Amino acid sequence: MSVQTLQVKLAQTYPQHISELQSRTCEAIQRESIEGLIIHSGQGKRLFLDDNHYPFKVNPQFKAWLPVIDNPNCWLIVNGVDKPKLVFYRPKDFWHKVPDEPNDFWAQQFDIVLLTQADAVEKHLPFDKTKYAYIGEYIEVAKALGFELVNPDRVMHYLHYQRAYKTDYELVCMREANRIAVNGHRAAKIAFEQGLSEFDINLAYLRAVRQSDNQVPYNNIVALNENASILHYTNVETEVPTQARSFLIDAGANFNGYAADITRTYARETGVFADLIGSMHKITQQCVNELKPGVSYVQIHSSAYHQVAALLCDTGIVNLNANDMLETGIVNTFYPHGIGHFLGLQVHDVAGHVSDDRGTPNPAPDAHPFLRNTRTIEARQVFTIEPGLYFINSLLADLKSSEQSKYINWNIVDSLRPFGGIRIEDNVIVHRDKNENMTRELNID
Ligand SMILES: [Mn+2]
Repeated sequence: MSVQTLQVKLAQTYPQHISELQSRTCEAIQRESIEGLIIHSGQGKRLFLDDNHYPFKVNPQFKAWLPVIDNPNCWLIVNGVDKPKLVFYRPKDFWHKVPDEPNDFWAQQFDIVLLTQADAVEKHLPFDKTKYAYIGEYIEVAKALGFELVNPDRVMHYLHYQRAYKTDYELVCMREANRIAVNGHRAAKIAFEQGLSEFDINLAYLRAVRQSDNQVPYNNIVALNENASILHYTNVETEVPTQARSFLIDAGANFNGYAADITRTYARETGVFADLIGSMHKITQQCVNELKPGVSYVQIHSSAYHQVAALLCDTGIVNLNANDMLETGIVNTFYPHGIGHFLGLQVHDVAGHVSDDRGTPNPAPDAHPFLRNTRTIEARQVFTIEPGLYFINSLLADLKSSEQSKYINWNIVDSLRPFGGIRIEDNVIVHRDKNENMTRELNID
């Protein structure tokens, strides 16, 4: 899609996005019996005993409305009926880059006032704060301004629950985030084949997505060899290993505040590990096919769990058939995380563990405590599907000292430890009549 086409699509779909947020706001404030929401973009956060700031991360409830993700001290005043008011921070400042006055596709949806001093926002806010809820991170700021209601549960539960249903505008953004991230994955694969270090592969990725470490939606996982067995490995070794056998990269991209979250694993040479990667691609795609409105996401996890068990049996890693293996819990050693999560404004998007818009808890089942989503799958939801298979020394040590050790072919396991592990993660939109695998539609293996 050309830049122009993208701009046209964003401009076309955005008004409906705003009207959807307006109606969600109406319902949320009615439930709380208030007149509106005051949504704070956030503020700069200083390092302890220092005059430098942490990278700014915007309030997700703010970027839900508009693609302004880098400007602290902004405020939205919304009541679901009147045109939303945006207090846009634009200081006189020769130390920092001052944002341009808004004139992008989104700007005409707001009544915009410019704020030159962060602490002068009061005059732009409604007089009677008791009828409004502050939505944001800075509770002391809210109290100082006179708000009594801060992130009230009823409002938050409702907004979080509804965020699972993406508008057309959001889907345009998420496809674009995937397109950008896939460019990065292509570059990273080439960098691995060239024999670069984790550090340099990460740079190749960032160069291709045109985003800095602070702009991508989460810390990239760029892992060679054994490091691929560390689920959230965020170190990047600068040295090239003597032999680069395997490469796992879990890296995303950001577009207008929406995240992509893609993982690929590669092997240097053909062999058992490379075959396992091929099998894990099939499991990912099979799970994607099973996503369907009306099905519980827990069922998708169970399916992945069964398929990994079958793979452990077929490859002779575990000398038990898949059904018997499930009784023993052995699969947890090799696949110790959930099948995926909601994706959107946050990489692990909210409201995966509730059963309704009042926030009734629906926790992960005891057998699968790390599963991040237990909701019934519905159209317009966006999920990751990311089964994994790892050789994690600490978990393998536990298994070895257990009664189940006798079922394990330790020779194969030991030969696979140097490769770390495998995860294959796609990003999928569930439509009423079909699934859209945003990642694979970009022709990445
Ligand atoms: Mn993920």
